[in-house]
Amino acid sequence: MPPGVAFASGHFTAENIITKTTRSGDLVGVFHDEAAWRALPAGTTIYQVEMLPSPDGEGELFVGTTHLNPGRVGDEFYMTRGHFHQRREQGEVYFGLRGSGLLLLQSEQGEARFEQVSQGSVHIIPGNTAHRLINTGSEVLSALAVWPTIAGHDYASLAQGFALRVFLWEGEIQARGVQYG
Ligand code: PAN
Ligand code: ZN
Repeated sequence: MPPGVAFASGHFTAENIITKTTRSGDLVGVFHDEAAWRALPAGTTIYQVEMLPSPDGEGELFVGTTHLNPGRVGDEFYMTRGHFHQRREQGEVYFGLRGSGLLLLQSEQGEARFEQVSQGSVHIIPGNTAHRLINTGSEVLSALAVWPTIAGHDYASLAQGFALRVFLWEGEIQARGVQYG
């Protein structure tokens, strides 16, 4: 049997799945409201990534599903850390499996935009584009991703964060520009 995905849960049906958990305490400096972030138990799971085993090397692909929990740090929705690829020209495809949220995309020039993620949505992330998932819904947001094994992750270039943040404000989902300086 080849590996599969259970659509209802977004989980892989395969052996040898590798799972990585990212907890609140791992996301230093990621959320806007530092006091609210400190108030969360450091062991709170924000997201998990399940990966199928892949060979490494030029031309090979990783397949992984991110399960991003619903929740907020202060008024800001839970999100992934977000990254550029180390090999900047390498793109990626995301596919929405369950839940609802946003894919935040940002160019190297700092221009940011969103795509709506929902069950069945397909997102082609071009090269040279940073990406982050944001869960604006009330259930787990799961999205499957396929990317070249040679792409690598560059988190450091976004240490200052993305140009847009997403909050629940007076009962509405609101994106706000961020001033750095
Ligand atoms: C995804 C991400 C995953 C977790 O598999 O790695 O959603 O996000 P962070 O890596 O930003 O913590 C992907 O985009 N891989 O390239
Ligand atoms: Zn990526």
